[in-house]
Amino acid sequence: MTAFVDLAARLAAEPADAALKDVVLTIAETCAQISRVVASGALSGSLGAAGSTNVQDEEQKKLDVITNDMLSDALKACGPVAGLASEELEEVEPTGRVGGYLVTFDPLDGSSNIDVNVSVGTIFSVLPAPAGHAPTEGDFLQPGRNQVAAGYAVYGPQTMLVVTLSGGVNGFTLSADGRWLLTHPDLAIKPDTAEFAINMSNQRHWAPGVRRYIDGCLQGKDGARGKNFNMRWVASMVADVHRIMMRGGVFMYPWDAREPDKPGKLRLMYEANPMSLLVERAGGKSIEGLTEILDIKPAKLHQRVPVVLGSANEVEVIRAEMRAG
Ligand code: P6P
Repeated sequence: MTAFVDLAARLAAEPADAALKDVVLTIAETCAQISRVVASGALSGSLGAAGSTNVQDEEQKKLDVITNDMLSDALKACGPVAGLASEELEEVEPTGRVGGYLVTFDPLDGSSNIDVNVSVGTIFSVLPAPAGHAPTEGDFLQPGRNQVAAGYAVYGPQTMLVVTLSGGVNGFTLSADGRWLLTHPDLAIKPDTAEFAINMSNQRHWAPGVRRYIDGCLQGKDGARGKNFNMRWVASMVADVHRIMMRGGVFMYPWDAREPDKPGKLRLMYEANPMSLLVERAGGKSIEGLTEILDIKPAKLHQRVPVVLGSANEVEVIRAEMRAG
């Protein structure tokens, strides 16, 4: 029987601040608890609509609210956390403490899948908090390169946690007795791929460069790409990104003409930025179109951004098509 290193032991080997490790361990423990709540589904009466809408004007599922409360409560009780922000909360929430860290999160990404038993997940990002004063919304608006940790939990056939602090990206599997065990050390995304993830139903609304790229994939070996492509779309960013972490690929949620004033569907602070840090640290790339997502200076807490991420060489093919206009 293989002996696995657990999360606490793996973090102990990281040259990161002990307080930051406490924050990550708190989030990980809460994700383990969320996994059990999600897995109970209808048995705990936690499926279905909450009867409310969030700041995104999206109908909330009961589990959106339950998981948001679990993470908010855990972070408010975690000493090094000065403030938190959630997809489900309109405003940032200072904890009353100063210094340490700020945490942004999407407590249950892909929750439209929850009632049909398809993988969902939790995404989190950790930023340095300002010294000397309680954090305001402006203190959260830091470029993604400022993140000191980021990760996600994916609640699927296995529950896994994928996280990066100061160095590489490591994957942990939740054991039956509730421990995160290191099963996927030093994750690296293959630079080339023949697999793309995009919601094809939006095809007629895409910009020309995206349409040219996808058309090239669909022409397969009969076209300029000279190889056949496969397509996946889980409609849970966490599940699609996890697949890319495991076997390569590209994930795209580009701007489209359905709502021209909206840059994209995904949110910068607690979806695109943490996923972009993980992908870049694993050797992949993550762009909003022509430039790297991690370099964006946020203007608003819930701002949206177009996302193209994954296998580095394939992202460059997409970037060239988008640059061609
Ligand atoms: P669509 C889930 O709601 C989410 O924010 C991401 O997890 C996912 O990739 C995307 O939206 C799915 O969007 O338009 O395909 O339903």
